[in-house]
Amino acid sequence: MKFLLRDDPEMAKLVKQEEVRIDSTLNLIAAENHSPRSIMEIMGSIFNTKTIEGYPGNRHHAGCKHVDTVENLAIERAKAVFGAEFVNVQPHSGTSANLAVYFSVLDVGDRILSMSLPHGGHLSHGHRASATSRCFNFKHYALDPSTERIDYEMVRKMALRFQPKMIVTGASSYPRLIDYKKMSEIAKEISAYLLADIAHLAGLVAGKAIPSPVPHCDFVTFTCYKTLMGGRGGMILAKEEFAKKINKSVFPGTQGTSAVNLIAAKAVIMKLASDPKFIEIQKQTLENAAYMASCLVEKGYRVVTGGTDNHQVVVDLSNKGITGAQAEQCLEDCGIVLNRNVVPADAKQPGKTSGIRIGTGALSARYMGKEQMSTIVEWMNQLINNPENPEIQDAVKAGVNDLCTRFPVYANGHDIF
Ligand code: DSN
Repeated sequence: MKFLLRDDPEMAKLVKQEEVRIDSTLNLIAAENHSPRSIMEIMGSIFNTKTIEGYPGNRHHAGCKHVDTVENLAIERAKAVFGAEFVNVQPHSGTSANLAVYFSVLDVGDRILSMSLPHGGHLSHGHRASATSRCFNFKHYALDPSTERIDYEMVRKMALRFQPKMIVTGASSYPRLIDYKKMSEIAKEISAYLLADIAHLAGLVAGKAIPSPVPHCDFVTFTCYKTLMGGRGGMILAKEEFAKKINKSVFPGTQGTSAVNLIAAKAVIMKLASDPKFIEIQKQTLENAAYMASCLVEKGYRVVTGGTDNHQVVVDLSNKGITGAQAEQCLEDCGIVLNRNVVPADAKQPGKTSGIRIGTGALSARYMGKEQMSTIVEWMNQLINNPENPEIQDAVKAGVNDLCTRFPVYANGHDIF
């Protein structure tokens, strides 16, 4: 960072402070992960400077010899990792990827059926605060109130009544596997397109830790920095028949020039996805989440759906006399970083919430296992039950510090791979 130190010491200091924060705290945010150093290197590389429009072999600017190779590498590697017929690696984000899919085969005002945000869906699945809801006519399915899981028969009935042109499956906060085959049967019954948004799950799918939606869906979208451990940005996988429509919809339909440094990072993480360490981290992520859920249940917590099949555990704190926001704050004060989260049919506002969401991707990228999960749950339990006890806070802070030192992320030249 010597040039940054020269040009903007204030920013260089913030980079250093963030490095220290990352290494000295436990990251349980389900939408984050730690990336290998090579990802940071490629994102900060010379590819940052190139402007591209169009696709490899058909660009609007000269000088694309090397970036064409970069983009083709990202595409070919992603096809191999996910077994996809077609890949577009240009989306700036998951939301951009979803927008591009919607506009590829739908017209403004067309109907889309997706999961409601308070039940685990995503803003870009047609929430009223998202521009997607102003372009398309969304209807949302909720979870079965007794199981807190998707009720496929109810989704089918809604689909038959609403006759959407597209069904979106996938969530930001849903701790169970989705039956993509069932979703595809529903979509086929009404001749609707099926999009799976696997932003949270992409690493687990790439590492073959959970089943893939690719064989069952017309489109699959995701971001690259959650369980996938890559850089920023999104990707679209699709059946070959949609190749032209998707490419046109990404550029020039919904984006201008894309970010070559991010495309290059996508290529790097697609290479690393077949590394045994990556596969081990994904397996450990699943095991750690399941174990954390069982430890929480043992301590009397109500875990949404009673457990998890993926990297997320959603905990309802209604019986603990503390809101999700208060829990988030008291845990962060002691170095345990996670986010407040609504639980299905939450009576509290999204700013407060009744719950918290835990993700085990980043802990697993530090090679932590069951022993550490049980210790972390013990600390969380102590803090949630005693949010203002200075002795407990000091003891947890010391424990977190010790654990972080023993399981470094980047400290002292350490790397994940
Ligand atoms: N969708 C948001 C989340 O899951 O936290 C951000 O990626």
